[in-house]
This record gives sequence, C-alpha cells and structure tokens, in this order.
Amino acid sequence: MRVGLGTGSTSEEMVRALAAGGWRWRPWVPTSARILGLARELGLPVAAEYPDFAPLDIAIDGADEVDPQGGLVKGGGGALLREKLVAASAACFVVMVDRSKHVERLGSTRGIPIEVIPFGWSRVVRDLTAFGLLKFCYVGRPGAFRDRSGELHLRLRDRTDRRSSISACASQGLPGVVETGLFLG
Ligand code: A5P
Repeated sequence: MRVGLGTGSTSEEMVRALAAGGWRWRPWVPTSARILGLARELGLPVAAEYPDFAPLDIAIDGADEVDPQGGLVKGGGGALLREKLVAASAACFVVMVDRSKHVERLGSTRGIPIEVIPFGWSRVVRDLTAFGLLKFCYVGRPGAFRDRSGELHLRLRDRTDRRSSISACASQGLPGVVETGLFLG
C-alpha cells in the first residue's frame, strides 16, 4: 500500500506502533520534516521530504477538532498544506481522535489555522479582518509562526459563533492565502 503519514503527537504514536508491529509499507509519504525524521529514525522506508507521490491508498492523521458532521480543523502543528494535499491524494483518509477533540463548532478551541505567504502579509491580514470582526493572533504573537518553507501561520479565532469557519472558507479565494486548516466533506 502507498501510505501518507500525518503529523502531530497522535501520528507519532501511530508511526511508533506501526514500526513496532513490523509494518513495511512503502513508500511512506511524510507530511512534515518531523514525521519524516521519526520514520527514518525507526528504520521505516520513507519517501523524501518533497516526494512526487502517486495517488495514495491511505492517509492516516490526527486532528485538532472534529465536529458532529465529521468536519475537521487541522494544522495545529503547521503541516496543514501538506496534510491536505496528502489527504486529497488518498483513496481513504483515516483520522485518529479521542474525545478531547470533539467540538460542537469548528474553531471553538484554538481557532482555525490559516497559512499565508510572508510577502505582503499585513495586506492579507487586513483583507481577512474585513470579513468580519475576527480576532487574530499574528506575527510576533502566540499562534503565529513560520514553517520550514517560510510560510506564515495565522489563526482565525471567534468563540461566539460560526463566523470563523465561514470566514475561513471565504478566505480561500484571497490572494496570499495559501490554505486553511478546515477539512470539510
Ligand atoms: C499538524 O499540523 C496537525 O494537523 C495535527 O494533525 C493536529 O494538530 C493533531 O495533533 P496532535 O495529534 O498532536 O493532537
């Protein structure tokens, strides 16, 4: 089987368990340098950090939130773009969550991660804000960081209603927005 490996503490446990169980599927397609490093350390036959991967049979990952409809928020670890690409390339997407990840509304715990390019980021923040009275954590404040490829990660946060998820969807068409952590459908 061609397998996509998620990122995060749950995925790390999964990789350790599969390694201990002697699984040797290949190629394992990693969604972050961190999971790539762990898989290599455990002796698993993992693809390069930037693989040109064919369609995958299965992708296995964690999530930050899951709502009653099965919608997800992911990207707390900053790997949302690669995670979404890998999930979209897999015939089967398995998400491992415990009860702590169950929410009524997506974005209600830690907000919805949004990945933007650093070039002109304040313009993107202004555009995002124009969607409606959202609170942002951004550059220099908790919740914003650059990943290894240099992209910035912001968070849409609104604890009061569904605006954060609606705005996150709407933001996908904005120049400068690379991807959001909403995994719907
Ligand atoms: C990584 O960017 C995320 O999408 C993770 O899959 C998500 O944050 C879940 O992480 P934990 O398994 O550490 O809770």
